[in-house]
Amino acid sequence: MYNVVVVGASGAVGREILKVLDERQFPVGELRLCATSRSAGKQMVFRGKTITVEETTPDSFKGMDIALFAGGAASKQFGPGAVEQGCVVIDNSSNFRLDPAVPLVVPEVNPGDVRWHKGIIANPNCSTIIMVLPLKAIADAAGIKRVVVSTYQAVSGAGMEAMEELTAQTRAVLDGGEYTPKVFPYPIAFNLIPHIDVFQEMDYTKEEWKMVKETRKILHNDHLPVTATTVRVPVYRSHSESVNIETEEKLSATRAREVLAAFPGIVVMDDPEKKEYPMPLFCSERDEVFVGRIREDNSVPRGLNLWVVSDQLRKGAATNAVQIAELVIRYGCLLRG
Ligand code: 11C
Repeated sequence: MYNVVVVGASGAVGREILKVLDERQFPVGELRLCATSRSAGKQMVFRGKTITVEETTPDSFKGMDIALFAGGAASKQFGPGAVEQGCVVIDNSSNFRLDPAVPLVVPEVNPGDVRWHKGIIANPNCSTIIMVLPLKAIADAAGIKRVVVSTYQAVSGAGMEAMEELTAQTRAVLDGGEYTPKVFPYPIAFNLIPHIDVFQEMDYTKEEWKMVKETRKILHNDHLPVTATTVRVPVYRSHSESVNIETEEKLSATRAREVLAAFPGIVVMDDPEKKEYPMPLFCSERDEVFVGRIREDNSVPRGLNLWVVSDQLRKGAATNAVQIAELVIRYGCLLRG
């Protein structure tokens, strides 16, 4: 059994981590739940036991084997200290993802990178995780020359307050009332916002750069041409992505369907005659990445179009993090004996 601390336990990702630990029968010994002082004192239930959320302090990691950080700034403040106390940190924030000394892992894609961790292992951005499973399947079969992706991202990617904002704003619009946006820069109800996270170089957003840089690191392909446009949509849960891939070798749509279906963690849902394709409403609360609308792109010599949907709170965050913890145990690379 392993002692586990979840930091950010009461947020959207933290809650999902608890569910996933339970569902996957993770061998949890002691479980400590931590968060900011604002959430300290809340009570949460795990495997029938009520646990009070504590404020995160450097002492929160004493005697713990694995720390799962749900996101935000906490891992910067407490992560290195946790490692010094012998605790492996699995971090869902962007704080360490591009650090060359920190592995960035999607277990179906680059599990071996877990082995060289020095205490911190980064969990990629949700939109990146969802895309790299099908990319790896296609890369293994035919090589990849270029990727163009547009995302349709659910509001839960921005946390629970964002979900509440969509609900309250939708009600207000339908009732003819007013609602001033707090989380998003513009109304999200009955709208799309082509702006996720802050604007950075070349007028791309940080979310778009994450998809470029994290994908290269996970696929071990530093120069892979990737370009992204990331868009917030009024959907509660599950991100969707339109992914255009130029391959090195010709891959027919039929063969692409086969290699995608054979890849771990992917479910192909692709039967146009039966109107079968993945949609966020029907892919939520699931751990798989769903791929449909698989078509050859004849505008280039060797191209494919995919439509990819996955629950970003599960595979895009909590499930991926718990899978990494499982690998740490399987590979015997905990910090304490
Ligand atoms: C969103 N992808 O949907 C973001 C949330 O780097 O882990 C995840 C931010 C991150 O808003």
